[in-house]
Amino acid sequence: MPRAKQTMSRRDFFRASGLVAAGAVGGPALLGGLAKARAASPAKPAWDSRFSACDMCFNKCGLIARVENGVATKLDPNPKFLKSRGMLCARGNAGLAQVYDPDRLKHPLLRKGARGEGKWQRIPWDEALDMAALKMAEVREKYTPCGHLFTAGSDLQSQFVGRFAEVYGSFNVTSHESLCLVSGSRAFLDTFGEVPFADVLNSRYIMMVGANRFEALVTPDSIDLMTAIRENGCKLVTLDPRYTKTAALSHEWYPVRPGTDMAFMLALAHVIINEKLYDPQWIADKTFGMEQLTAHVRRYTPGFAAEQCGIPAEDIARMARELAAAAPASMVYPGRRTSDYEDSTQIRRSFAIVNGLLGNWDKPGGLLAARQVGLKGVPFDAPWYDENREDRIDAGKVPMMFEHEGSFVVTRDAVLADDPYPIRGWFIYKTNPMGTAPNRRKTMEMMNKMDFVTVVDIAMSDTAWMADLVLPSPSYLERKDPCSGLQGSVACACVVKRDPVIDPLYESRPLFEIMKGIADRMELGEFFDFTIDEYREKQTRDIPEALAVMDRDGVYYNPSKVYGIYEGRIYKTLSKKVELYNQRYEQMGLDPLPNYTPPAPPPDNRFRMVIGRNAMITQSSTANNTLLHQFLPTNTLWLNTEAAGRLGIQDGDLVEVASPVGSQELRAEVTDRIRPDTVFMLSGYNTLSTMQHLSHGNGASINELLDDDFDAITGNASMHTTFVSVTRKVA
Ligand SMILES: Nc1nc2c(c(=O)[nH]1)N[C@H]1C(S)=C(S)[C@@H](COP(=O)(O)OP(=O)(O)OC[C@H]3O[C@@H](n4cnc5c(=O)[nH]c(N)nc54)[C@H](O)[C@@H]3O)O[C@H]1N2
Ligand SMILES: Nc1nc2c(c(=O)[nH]1)N[C@H]1C(S)=C(S)[C@@H](COP(=O)(O)OP(=O)(O)OC[C@H]3O[C@@H](n4cnc5c(=O)[nH]c(N)nc54)[C@H](O)[C@@H]3O)O[C@H]1N2
Ligand code: SF4
Ligand SMILES: [Mo]
Repeated sequence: MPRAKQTMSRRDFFRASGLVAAGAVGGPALLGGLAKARAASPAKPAWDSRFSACDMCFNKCGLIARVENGVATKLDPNPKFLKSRGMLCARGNAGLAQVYDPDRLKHPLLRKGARGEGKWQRIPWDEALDMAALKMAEVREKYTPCGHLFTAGSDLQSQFVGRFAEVYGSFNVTSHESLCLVSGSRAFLDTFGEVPFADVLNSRYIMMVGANRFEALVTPDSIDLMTAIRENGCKLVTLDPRYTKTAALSHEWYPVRPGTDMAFMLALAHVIINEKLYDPQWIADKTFGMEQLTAHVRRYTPGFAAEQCGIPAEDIARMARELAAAAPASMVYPGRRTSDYEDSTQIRRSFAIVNGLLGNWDKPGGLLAARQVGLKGVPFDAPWYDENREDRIDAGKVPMMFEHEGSFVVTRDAVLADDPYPIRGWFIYKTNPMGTAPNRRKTMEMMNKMDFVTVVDIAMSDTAWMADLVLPSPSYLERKDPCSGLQGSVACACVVKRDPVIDPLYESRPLFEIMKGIADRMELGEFFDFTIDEYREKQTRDIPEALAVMDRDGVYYNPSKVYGIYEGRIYKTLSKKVELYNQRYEQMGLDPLPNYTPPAPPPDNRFRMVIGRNAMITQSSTANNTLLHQFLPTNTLWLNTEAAGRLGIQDGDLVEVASPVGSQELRAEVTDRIRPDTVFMLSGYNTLSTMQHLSHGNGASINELLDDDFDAITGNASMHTTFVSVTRKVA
């Protein structure tokens, strides 16, 4: 069925996208407007073209919106936006179905019934802002400024949540990042002194481990990877317990035993060192700890790794030689999401160490340093509160969190235990922890612990569903955002901004105005006494031409050197070199070199559950998108054919999946595309919120099932540590 929909007629598009419905519910008179616009002048286009940047995921691909009579009718890629190589993916194209989703939040809503009961009262904005300010003041009065938590997802305006928290006086700010990539960032930062970009386009050999670039789209890597393997003769090897699209397009795929990648990496290092396949000059001049690493990897032979990860020893040795032969234009791809295991930082350190041995830093086809685009921060002096806590609530609970992100799961446990102090207020912007943090019930308990929760979203997400006050946001096509610098390999470090393409729908208000409104009411107005235009001017004070260039092209590039920027420069590590052996870890009592611990095998009749992406959805936020929903109407449990046979389960059977923290029902998808000991399902389904009618009661919530272990070094959630049972339900 999904196939047939891929060639959608324009008429189907409108029907599917809910645009028709948008007209019907009192939104813009879309169809009439379209007809009039077209009848007006057949000769010249009856539409305006306006630049924006996609917001259907964090990549922010440059786009050109077609606007007819005040209605956005089509989104096209901006060919000048090099970072996405002039591409807009399926989700980017389906953005209109989000903007004109009839289920969108339309006005401020105040909870009436019990939390999560779904009873709401529409209130005017003034009342909503008065209430938010009053409740925040009450929490601060009773529990000190740190008694309030602020959480913001990925967005150009999220910085205003951080700014507000700071002037309000709370250190407790979390983001989606500790559910995503902080352990990987930590590992590369602690090896190279900064988090690299991968020069996929020019690479000759890419080892893709625990990443899925042809479905989990990251620009420009996803597009460049295709060019690299199809046109540039690059070899791609993938290790993934699932046969993903990336696996399908790889030269070699290994269904690695989950949690054993470190053994594989240390064996690669073993072969490279043993056979002296590295550049001795690079090792001597630029790296620290080769001696210790040499001793360390002696025991990690390919034979040892083969027993652990299930990849034949001779293949491991061959791949090490191939990687080294292609060096420095070869890499272990750093990956992105690293919310996997309790030793995720150390696992990714082993990735970074192999890259260190390949000597690929700052070289074509290797790992590149971030380039400055010239955008500046907008500093301010926050007030000081004597009556306050000393630190974040999660401080000291893991040794190396990122100061500005903290750890969501560690914070949540601390809030539940009032350890070391109570938090009773929560402000949440554009992130949906009820749908994306593991162990949904715990997030619900955390909500229940709060005196007052305010959520700013575009939709009635499950997080909004559990809130006290819900404030509607304009979509990315309706708002004016600050500038943002985007990095990415090879000639694409750039700056983007967003200007409204259409007028704000309904009563939505941008976060900036909400923060300003609350700040005014709390006598903090001076910290928000500027306009977005003034803010942009400050951001671009070193590149004054940027704003005009963005008006002309939709994007601004500040050309700078791509390779060799570390020539004559020192690395930002303790030894000022690439740290194969990490000195700071040693000082802190952490393993300075990654020590492999075999993952626990699934207990009898249980499976390891892993998470992952699909090109048609973005985490929890596209599950109500009518266009995308046609490709993936529901989620299924990927279950290996042999395992299913053992359990008497057939393709399409309803099954119950139970974990230590929850249980869900959904249909089984019996397949050879996953290992027999592993199961998988997509996220974003079975919302509690009835105001997302496509996802409510549809499929299963994986976040209800996932246990909430975390990485021991950063507090990044580890989402591949849950074992589940699968039982056939009699339908
Ligand atoms: N279409 C789309 N694109 C996206 C996103 C999206 O939601 N949709 N999200 C964006 C975001 S926020 C991120 S962080 C990135 C994520 O990008 P990636 O990190 O590349 O993608 P994931 O699908 O999360 O995951 C990794 C893969 O690891 C596999 N895996 C599980 N356990 C193991 C293991 O032990 N070893 C190995 N080798 N593999 C394992 C999973 O099966 C999965 O295929 O994608 C970004 N791009
Ligand atoms: N099971 C499972 N859990 C995961 C992942 C997974 O793959 N599977 N991935 C993890 C990763 S890598 C990440 S990055 C996190 C991401 O987790 P989140 O940050 O929660 O990301 P989304 O699920 O995209 O949710 C974004 C929220 O923003 C809202 N939104 C969208 N557009 C707008 C807007 O313009 N304005 C406002 N105010 N709100 C808007 C959406 O309605 C949605 O509620 O999830 C993590 N958790
Ligand atoms: S990758 Fe797709 S969804 Fe993400 S910003 Fe680009 S076009 Fe939008
Ligand atoms: Mo992510």
